[in-house]
Amino acid sequence: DLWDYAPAPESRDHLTIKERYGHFINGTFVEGENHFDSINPATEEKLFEVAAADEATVDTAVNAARNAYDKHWKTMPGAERAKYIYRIARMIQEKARALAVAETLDGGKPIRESRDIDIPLAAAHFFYYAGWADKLDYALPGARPSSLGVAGQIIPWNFPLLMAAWKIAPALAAGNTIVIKPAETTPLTAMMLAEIIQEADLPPGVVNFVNGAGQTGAAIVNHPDVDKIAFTGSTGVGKIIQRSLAGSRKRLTLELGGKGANIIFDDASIDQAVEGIINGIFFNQGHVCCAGSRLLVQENIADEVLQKLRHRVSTLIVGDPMDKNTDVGAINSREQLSRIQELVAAGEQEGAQIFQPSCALPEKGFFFRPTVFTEVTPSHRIAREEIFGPVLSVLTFRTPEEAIEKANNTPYGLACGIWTDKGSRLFRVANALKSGIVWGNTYNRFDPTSPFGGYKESGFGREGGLHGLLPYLEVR
Ligand code: TXE
Repeated sequence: DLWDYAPAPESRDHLTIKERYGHFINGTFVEGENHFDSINPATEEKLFEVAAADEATVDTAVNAARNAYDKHWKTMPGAERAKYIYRIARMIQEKARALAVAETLDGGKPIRESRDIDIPLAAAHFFYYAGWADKLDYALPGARPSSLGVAGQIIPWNFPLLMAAWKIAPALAAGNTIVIKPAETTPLTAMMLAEIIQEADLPPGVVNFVNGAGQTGAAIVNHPDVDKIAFTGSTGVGKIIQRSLAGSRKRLTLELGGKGANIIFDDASIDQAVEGIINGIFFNQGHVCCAGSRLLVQENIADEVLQKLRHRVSTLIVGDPMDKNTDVGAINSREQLSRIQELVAAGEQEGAQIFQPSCALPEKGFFFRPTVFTEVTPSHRIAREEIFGPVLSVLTFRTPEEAIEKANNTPYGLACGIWTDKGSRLFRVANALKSGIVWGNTYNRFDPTSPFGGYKESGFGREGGLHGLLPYLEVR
């Protein structure tokens, strides 16, 4: 409700899926090359075909962004840029229902989540950053910021429209032009955003969308005329990008994987904490970089927490993402399903105890039962590696020091949650965690005003808030 600025006029809110998508370059939709099928992960049916841009197409898009930067965007007053960004925000709201349906068909997430979280938050990011565009010149004490130029942006499949908003809104507010690549399994809402950008009448070339997989991403990263790369995705690809930019003038921000810990102390409200654990790991099928994929529970309450947790997991409705009652939708792709299955098998082989509810799964589509592992030790793969699925690994602790040590015992450092009734403990533990985000008595709360990003191998740079603008600015 917080972001519900305007009701959606029904007439503008219907979904049309084209048979084929190419790219959006220099203000127009262009035919693509090397098409492949995009499927609905809940039914395995083909939804449309989408192109994979080669180096020449990426080059055309970068040139369009460069021209738009030099001719229009670089010198346009912030107040003018703000008008365009506000317009995009309002149009996302007007098309909210169609966008939500598209997001769910293309990616498999429950419609309730697309409708209540992904799409309203995407609009909120544009609203928020529109507000910065005309204030930047005087916002930083003693310094005058300027834009960087052309930003190359590569995004993942877990929050397709929201990740596009996180990337595009601050870059535009700061005065940059853009070449963005959606993830290969979820380009649909990005193409709808391109339609919105066209309708909002942005100068041609200010935002360009090129579709494709890793090779297209690499072509953006390595293009000599791109000034900044912003990447969200796996830590492995983040490292490849970082290596390939070593020594280059390009600015880089990386938002990578995580192995978040939800820490439950014995003075916490247990029922509330159990809801937080459920939301932390089963929201969006666990395809969340900041997921609370490890549960650290104080030993003396472990039995009670686990009993309530198993009961709650058994009530989750797994299945058709288009059904408003569904809690856990489809796994985004066959590849991701195999990755989850492999890690779950490793957990069983290494001796952890598996719990899964006996719910029936749809016959077609990529589905996985919500899973809780107990008797997990810190050396198990399921305690160390990002699973990126609906799988929780439970460990116990006795003292706050042990909780901190275990929570920090990971190469990642993106998000943690702390559940306690004691304010002093909350702040002391939060300060000791090597984690870019720490939630207190809540989990997975997102807001465009607050910075989001990782410590350690979870990346560097922040998105959201004033901090999310800084990677798109040079400060003079
Ligand atoms: O990610 P990739 P994948 C993690 C999660 C998941 C694993 C693999 O653990 O199981 O990564 O997912 C583009 N140069 N996360 O394989 O490959 C790619 O086309 C430039 C966490 O899907 O990193 C897509 O647009 N770009 C994460 C984007 O990178 C390249 C979200 C992400 O894909 C590229 C997603 C290359 N060489 C997965 N190779 C998070 N932080 O939320 C691929 N891409």
